[in-house]
Amino acid sequence: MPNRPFRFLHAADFHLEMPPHGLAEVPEHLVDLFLEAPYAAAEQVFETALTEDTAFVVLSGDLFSPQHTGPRGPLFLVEQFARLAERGKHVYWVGGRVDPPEAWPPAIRLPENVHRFPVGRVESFTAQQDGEPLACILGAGRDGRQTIRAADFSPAPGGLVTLAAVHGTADPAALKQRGLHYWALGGRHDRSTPLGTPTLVHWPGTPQGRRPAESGMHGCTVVDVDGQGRLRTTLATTDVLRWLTERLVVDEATSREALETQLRERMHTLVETNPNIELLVSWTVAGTGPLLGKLRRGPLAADLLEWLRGEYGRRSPAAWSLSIEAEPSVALPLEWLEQETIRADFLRAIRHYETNPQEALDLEAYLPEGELAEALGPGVALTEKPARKRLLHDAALLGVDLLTGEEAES
Ligand SMILES: [Mn+2]
Repeated sequence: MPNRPFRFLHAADFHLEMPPHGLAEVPEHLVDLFLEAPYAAAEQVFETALTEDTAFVVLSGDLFSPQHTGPRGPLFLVEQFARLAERGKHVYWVGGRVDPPEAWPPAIRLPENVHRFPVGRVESFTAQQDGEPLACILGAGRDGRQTIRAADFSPAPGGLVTLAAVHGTADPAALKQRGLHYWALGGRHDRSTPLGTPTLVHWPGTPQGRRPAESGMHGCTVVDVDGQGRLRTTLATTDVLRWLTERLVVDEATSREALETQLRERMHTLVETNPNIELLVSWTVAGTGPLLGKLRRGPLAADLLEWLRGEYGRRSPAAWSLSIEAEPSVALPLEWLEQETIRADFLRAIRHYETNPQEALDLEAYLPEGELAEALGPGVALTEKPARKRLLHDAALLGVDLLTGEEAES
């Protein structure tokens, strides 16, 4: 059945209660931005619904935890919902982990354009435009379990475009079988589309990345539905600060100046491709050569970080470097074990302890009392296999850095 083409907006996981985190310290000039980021990004979601003139909005849970935001959370949402109401736009909001309908403070009235779904059972609404049905929207608030019960959802009769709003995880194949047009999911902070056609399964992710691991662009999704019920998703970015993880490669011949040039060039590219937004960059340096050892120990990493922050970190918008670290080496060249060098003697000794686990390491004799226990962590003994393996591996890397460095410099 041909239907009227339309467009809607899908967003989830605002988590208004949760500012970005995962930093040892937030630089002074970015503190306000950090605190405001969840609200600023969520406001951009509603702004997008208005500027893109979407017919309605589907919100797939975890918008806020009322006991953590205090009244600011619900008051903010009411204000945003009212902006949509003025333009005749409806909101379909399904509860997630932290925002079931009963968590909404009873003293604050939810505007009438907002439709909520019950917990644990499917309810259906029909979105309309000019008195004509556009889509059937099914939803069930999340109950105790995380897995979505796909079998509870069935397409509307007569071929009307059918969407399901749910918060949780599911096997995409199980969702596909149900024959709906679109699964508007929540509960993942990174954007993902495991199935595209004929059933679109989509998590829009959180509108604002919260920590270094939530890197890259974040936003909400504008979904266009054509006359044949085919869907197309478009990312609308809403984040106000963006985490990035960048990897550079050096070799034996790379000088400090050459590394600085690489950092500068990459930074210019980042600023160019992410305009008008604050950036938080974690740098990893991989490859081979003496620079890696110097990055692991000594002042080089701190020096470079200070230089990067001075050059790029205090502009507006800022590109703030969080850290610069050498990537841990994975394997050492086997021929190093066979050379007539101090490094080879050292590596052969390590290898001996690796292949003879019954031989005690007896490190206590070389260390102040209690230091070894502290280094290993609470309750871990060096007689345990993983602890011993990790320690020997770290010792090999440390030895290689120190001994190789000396040879190269002499
Ligand atoms: Mn979440």
